[in-house]
Amino acid sequence: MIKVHLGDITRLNVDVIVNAANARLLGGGGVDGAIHRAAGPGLLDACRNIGGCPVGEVRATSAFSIPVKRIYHTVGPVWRGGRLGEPELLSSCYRHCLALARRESMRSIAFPAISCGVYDYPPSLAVEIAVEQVQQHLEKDGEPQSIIFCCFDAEMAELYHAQLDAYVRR
Ligand code: AR6
Repeated sequence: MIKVHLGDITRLNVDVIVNAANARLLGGGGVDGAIHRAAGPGLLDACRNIGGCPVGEVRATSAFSIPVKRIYHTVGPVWRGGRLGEPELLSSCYRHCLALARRESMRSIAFPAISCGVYDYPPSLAVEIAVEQVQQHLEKDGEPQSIIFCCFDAEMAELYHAQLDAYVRR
């Protein structure tokens, strides 16, 4: 089941929330800042101990003061025009998060619009990739069974709805 939610990812009742982090994993603005603020200082210590994460990969921590089981920190690509592997790297973020959720027996996972803020990925292209990766994962796997695209504004939510409709009509 795929859902689109409009609101703050730190407020969701799910097993896993995904953070759109940077490669140093030391916090930042946007959704990363919101997650660190909500989780409390223990999260920064946990991230420091991990020591970083390459673009396109994922690292997991516990969630501290956020009432979910896990936080998956993934690092999306910075958009530089689209010919420097950005689509593959963004796809890889979704694939790695979904595969880890399955390995950890997580039943529900919420994604923000990875790379669509500070990293400047064109939202319509990013949403296409997000929906495709999630649908492909569900078709072959079925777990985690509940996947939420968490959007911070209504335009982004509209893009997800349109892309999900388009995918179903393929
Ligand atoms: N809940 C859900 N979505 C959110 C929230 C929230 N609380 N806050 C922002 N968004 P961004 P990126 C949306 O910039 O582009 C950080 O500084 C936001 O509207 O958070 O991957 C990191 O440390 C946008 O649609 O992530 C990195 O340095 C989406 O989340 C860098 O930004 C992603 O925007 C990563 O940039």
